[in-house]
Amino acid sequence: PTWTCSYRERAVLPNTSSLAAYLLRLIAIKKTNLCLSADVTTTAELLAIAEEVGDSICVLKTHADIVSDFSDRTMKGLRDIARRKHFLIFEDRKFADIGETVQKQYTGGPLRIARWAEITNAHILPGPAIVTALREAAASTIASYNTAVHTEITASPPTDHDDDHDVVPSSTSADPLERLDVSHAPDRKHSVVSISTTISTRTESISPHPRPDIDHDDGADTLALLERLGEAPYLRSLLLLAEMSSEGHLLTGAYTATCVQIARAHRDFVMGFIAQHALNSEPADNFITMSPGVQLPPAGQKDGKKLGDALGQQYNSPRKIVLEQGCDVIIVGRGILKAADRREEAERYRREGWRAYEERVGL
Ligand code: 6AU
Repeated sequence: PTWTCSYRERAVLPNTSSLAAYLLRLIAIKKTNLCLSADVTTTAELLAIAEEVGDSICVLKTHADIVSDFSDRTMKGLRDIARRKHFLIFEDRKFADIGETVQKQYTGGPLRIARWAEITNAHILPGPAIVTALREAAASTIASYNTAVHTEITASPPTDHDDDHDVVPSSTSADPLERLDVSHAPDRKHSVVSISTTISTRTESISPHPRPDIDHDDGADTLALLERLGEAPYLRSLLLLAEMSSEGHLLTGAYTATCVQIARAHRDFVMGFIAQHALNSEPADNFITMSPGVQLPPAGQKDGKKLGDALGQQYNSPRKIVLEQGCDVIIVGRGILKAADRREEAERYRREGWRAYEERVGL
């Protein structure tokens, strides 16, 4: 049903979460369905590549556990670039444990994923409680964020222009959880009386209702539209691994079907799938499919020849994944990372992915 819908149309369908609506609008405005898989091993390389290709992507995917010097600086650096260049961050953690354990892995440890990554992913091998556990942990992270923002606002001295109360002071956008760690400030936390409308504006402003200012092409340029779209809402979402790209993977048939059922039962938190083809089959389905294992055939080589690496990875072209398999976001790692000019290569993938999408929806 969503096969021929534009990203803009899908942003306002029922059953679309606020974060999914934001991402679909972001994709439509930046004209990119490209996710960079930033599989690099140092903070310096990670921030450099984010800066280099940030304008060409809608999502930046990380493997924080391969970054040897991952620290607060990495998280803050990434958030800062994401805000400036307008993309979402997806930590490819592939959770696969019991609920109690994944909650700790998601919010704690050295990585504290829930703080800085809007999107993460999980296998459904342990059963559906993995989704409810992660959703609960996400909700408490959002709640602490709201408390931190609120405390900061109520603690800040009154200003002369108190009338613009629907705008969060710009100083709060640099992650209030970092500057005001509520877990270490119980007194201030308890002094909070209520969550103000300011915060709900910040966390829920991107709702899946039509926004005439950005949902119609009124000729405004990308920058103007991005300004109207605003910052990503402070929300969290999950992708379920429904299929893999690697040779001989076991995520097939009944397993994939169960994954879709679990997603349908948790539409408020599950934004979509990691899969090799679109899995929306019921009228109510509006899941976003992100697909890894994407590479352009080397110049001069025809599309269709089997590509891969020596360790089981299998590649398809953006055209096959988007036009023929109906996927929404192409995930590209080495195809871009190994290029001499990564910025130009990312643009080439963006153009290919976008052309395939336009052809699919008949634009
Ligand atoms: O383009 P590549 O082959 O350099 O990188 C592909 C990226 C890697 C994998 O960990 C990841 O995509 N990936 C995933 C994800 C995103 O969950 C699933 C899968 O089936 N295959 C796959 O390659 O970072």
